[in-house]
Amino acid sequence: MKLLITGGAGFIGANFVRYVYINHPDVAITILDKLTYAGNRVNLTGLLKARVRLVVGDITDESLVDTLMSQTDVCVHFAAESHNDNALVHPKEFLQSNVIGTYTLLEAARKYQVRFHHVSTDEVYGQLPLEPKSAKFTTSSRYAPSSPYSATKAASDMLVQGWVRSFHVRATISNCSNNYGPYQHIEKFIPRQITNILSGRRPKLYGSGKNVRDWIHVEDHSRAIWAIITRGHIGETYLIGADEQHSNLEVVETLLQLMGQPSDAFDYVADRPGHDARYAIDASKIRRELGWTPLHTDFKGGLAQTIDWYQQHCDWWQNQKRAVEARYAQHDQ
Ligand code: NAD
Ligand code: TDX
Repeated sequence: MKLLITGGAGFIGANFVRYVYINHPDVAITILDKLTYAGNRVNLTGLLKARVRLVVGDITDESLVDTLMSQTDVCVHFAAESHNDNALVHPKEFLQSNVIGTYTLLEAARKYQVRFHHVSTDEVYGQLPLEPKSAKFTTSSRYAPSSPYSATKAASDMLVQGWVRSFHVRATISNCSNNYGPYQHIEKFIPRQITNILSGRRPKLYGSGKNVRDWIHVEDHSRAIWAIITRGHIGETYLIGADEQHSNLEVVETLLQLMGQPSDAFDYVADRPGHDARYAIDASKIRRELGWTPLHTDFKGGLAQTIDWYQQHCDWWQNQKRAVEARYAQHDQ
């Protein structure tokens, strides 16, 4: 199989490349990545060998995308601007990469009849109330994005649906919950708090800290995507989640405890505008139809492993820490 992976130098993309490289030696991988602030060649260390090549370029570049798609059997599309806080400041880049980029890929997939998998987020469904926790997003939930980022992801999902229906592109979509694990950019919640503690800063909780996210280890997300591209049904949407709902406050307290700090050694900071209260995924369809199940079922253990990873890879994040925190400080966060 010749696999084209967009955004393969980012957090989830690089973990997926590593997963495929290790588990499926018969697959030849081409990564298309612009290497934005969030993409890093170092995330692919040890992988850029005969079976994996990195093409540095933009998914909105029609001629480059045309050339690469003509050499592809299956395209897994991760590339996107991915951070909500950035979208509140610079939304245009999100429209360009997430919407025009997905359109550009779909047109090329259509031309060369490439099997296409679109990686999306649970945020397209908007927010759930904090209670009852049993209420979850399902594949019949209504699209109701509440932020500039999630609006662009919702738009890209709908483009995929339109290209399946009208042009018979062989595509699938997955909407996954919040990922954690190695190589996640330190602007994101869990790595920001871990690297705050490691660098003598206090963790920062937005608003009340009561907002709930449903966490999944990035390796389980990779395994789910592999199941979809090999066994999924064309035109279908799969929701991916590991049933790990935790408030942000609980997560910060657990990180502090695991890192030997008092459980109240954090600051409350300005809330995110439009901050979604809760996300939660009902993953019964992918469990039932594709036999997928998460293997990382010990969230606290997963956090401990993630702390170890950031501790052992200080040189991967240290140079960016000051600039990331300076940006947050401009918004009292
Ligand atoms: P990330 O920001 O860590 O990585 C994004 C990658 O895409 C980077 O390597 C970047 O250089 C590349 N990229 C961005 N714009 C590009 C462009 N125009 N052309 C080529 N490359 C470009 O993001 P992530 O957290 O790994 O998320 C990957 C995908 O998964 C995104 O589509 C995101 O919406 C989705 N997703 C993320 C999560 C999560 O918890 N992080 C959950 C569900 C879905
Ligand atoms: O310093 C912080 N303090 C804080 O309380 C940061 C950075 C975040 N938060 C809160 C906001 C959210 O409730 O933590 C929660 C998680 O925040 P993010 O890591 O920014 O993730 P989120 O906005 O939930 O979106 C993530 O999951 C869905 C990814 O970034 C998206 O790409 C994905 O689509």
